Amino acid sequence: MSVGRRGFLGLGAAGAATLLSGAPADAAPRLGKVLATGLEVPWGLAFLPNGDALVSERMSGRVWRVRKTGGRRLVGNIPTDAAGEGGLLGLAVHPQFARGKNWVYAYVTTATDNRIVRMRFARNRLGRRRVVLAGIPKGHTHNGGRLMFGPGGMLFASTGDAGDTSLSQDRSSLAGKILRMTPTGKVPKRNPYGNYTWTYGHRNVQGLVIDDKGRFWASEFGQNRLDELNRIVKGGNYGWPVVEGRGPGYRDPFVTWTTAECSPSGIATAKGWAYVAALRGRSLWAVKLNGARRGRKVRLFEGRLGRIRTVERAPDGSLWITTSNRDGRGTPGPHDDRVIRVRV
Ligand SMILES: [Ca+2]
Repeated sequence: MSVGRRGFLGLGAAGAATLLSGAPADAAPRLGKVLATGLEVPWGLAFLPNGDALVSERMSGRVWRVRKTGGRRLVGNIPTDAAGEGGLLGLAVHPQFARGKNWVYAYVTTATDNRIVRMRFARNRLGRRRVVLAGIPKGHTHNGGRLMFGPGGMLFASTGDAGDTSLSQDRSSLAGKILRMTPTGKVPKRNPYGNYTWTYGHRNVQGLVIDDKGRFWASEFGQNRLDELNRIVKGGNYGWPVVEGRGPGYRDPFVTWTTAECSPSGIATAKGWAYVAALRGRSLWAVKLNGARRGRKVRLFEGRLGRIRTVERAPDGSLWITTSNRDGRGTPGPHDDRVIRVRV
């Protein structure tokens, strides 16, 4: 997810200059090539060093390699228990994949828990699964599921409250958290509470990204009032279940939406904007992260693609998005579900 991020600092600076010149950045993102069609509820998307991506299907457990020029091939199948919102969720590729660490990570719901596993990926096949972290509470809903490697080589995972709101404020529970671990699943030295917890007080986080300035952002589903985009600070308490949106004593969101206009899953950043995949909102939201009008929200592609689950920045600087119209809550079109490139 963050693979190749350092390579785009130059592009980020160019983007900032464009914004300062007054260019209508909200008009700039445009739909590009449809890279894959006929998928069934794609969820995780992680780039390989050559710019192709691995894409997971939540319910089937299949993993596809989607080529940067378009087209897909099956590379593996991860057994999963896909009841409710669970299943094969996030993917991540080890940041040193090209230097012998050819590991692919997956967040998967089993009959008993949510867990993070990793597999070698060679000759277009995923190898044997090894457990990185097991025992993340599972629920019919609120399973979290996003994975991301940070710039320091640590793995972050977002979890949900698994339907038990008492777990989010319990810093010793793996539920309702953003977790930080080593690539082999150990507790890193500088975690704030001596366990896997990086931040807590979350309801259901499905979007993680670190921007070109090194700031950590996460999206979060609200219950029935407000969805959130949060700036993530080590050790922070983000309020759930005491507050939804803003509230005294907790870290306030950077921006909020009503749950009808957003329901945010994946997020990515490019050129000073965050891009948020909206399920119920059937849009890609852009949120300005810098400058005088920071926090400004622009709604893109409203209703044109249906539900959008995931957005990730590719090594070439474009965004790849996935639709989620076959998940029982959408209206499938003839080409669903799809992976589509967005030019920014
Ligand atoms: Ca909150």
